[in-house]
Amino acid sequence: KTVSILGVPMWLGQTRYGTNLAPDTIRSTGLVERLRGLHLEVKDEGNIPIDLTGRCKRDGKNIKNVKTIAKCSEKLAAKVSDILEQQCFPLILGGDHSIAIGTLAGAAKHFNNLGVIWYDAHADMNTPETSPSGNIHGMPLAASMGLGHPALTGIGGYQGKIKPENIVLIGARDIDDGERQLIAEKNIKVYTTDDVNKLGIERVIRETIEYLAQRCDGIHLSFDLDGIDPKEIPGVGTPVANGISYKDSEKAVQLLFATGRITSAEFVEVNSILDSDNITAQLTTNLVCDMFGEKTKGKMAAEPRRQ
Ligand code: DIR
Ligand code: MN
Ligand code: MN
Ligand code: MN
Repeated sequence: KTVSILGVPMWLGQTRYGTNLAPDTIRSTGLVERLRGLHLEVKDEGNIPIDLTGRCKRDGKNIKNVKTIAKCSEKLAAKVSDILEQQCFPLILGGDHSIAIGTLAGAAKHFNNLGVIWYDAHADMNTPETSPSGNIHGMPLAASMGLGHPALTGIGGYQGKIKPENIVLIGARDIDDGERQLIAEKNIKVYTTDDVNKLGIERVIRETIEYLAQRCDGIHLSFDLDGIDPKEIPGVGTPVANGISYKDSEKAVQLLFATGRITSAEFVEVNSILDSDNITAQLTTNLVCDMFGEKTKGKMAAEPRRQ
């Protein structure tokens, strides 16, 4: 199966310049070449063009840059849908996490029940009513469930892409009050870092797949790098202590992909301005290559450059 790489250089879903640079800093570490080294067919689809001249426009009530993000999301949704139509695997490189609105809008129409694994320190289930920041990167899961600003919930021309029972959060540890309420109300499955440390990552992944496989005919992996501990991942805009270790995260993507049930993936929130010597981009590339079995196929992964 061909892997189609698509960059989404978006940063307006939050306030720190630099996530827009990540698709190219990740590519610069040799992602395409390493994936081809695994005998995968790889097509680099380039980046979605985005008008990045706006800066933190409050063009709605407690929501920033909603017009720019809605426009990008429509383009992204169409492109992701095309990639799946061509029987290819969409590998999306963010960009901040607002891009998941477009990814999920494009992917969910190809499945009856698309499952979502949300690997993140955050729940990203705010609406303009509950958001402490007005930043759309804290809203994509709510929008995909049909909750929030109509310009976001209606992307792709339909509402309610993802059902709450088809979502699993892994690594969540900074959850806002409104999100907590929604999680309880919709009975959404959550594994915190403490759960991962207590149960072990293998068991968490096994349970996650068992839970989703009951209903889901496809599973999207939405990987926010801030799910990993900030000591290992310096290049993220909203670091939260007590994250999942890189080692466990690597195991998680390996185990998930090995099930054969993952139908699309995105890696988001790498901020190349906040990064140190491109290490977060390098680790993201390692993670993607691990997902596609680089280590398990007995090949050596390149070590990240350290001082
Ligand atoms: C916070 C932060 N929950 C918000 N969200 C982040 O602004 O909604 N998501 N950082 O990745
Ligand atoms: Mn996120
Ligand atoms: Mn996050
Ligand atoms: Mn918070």
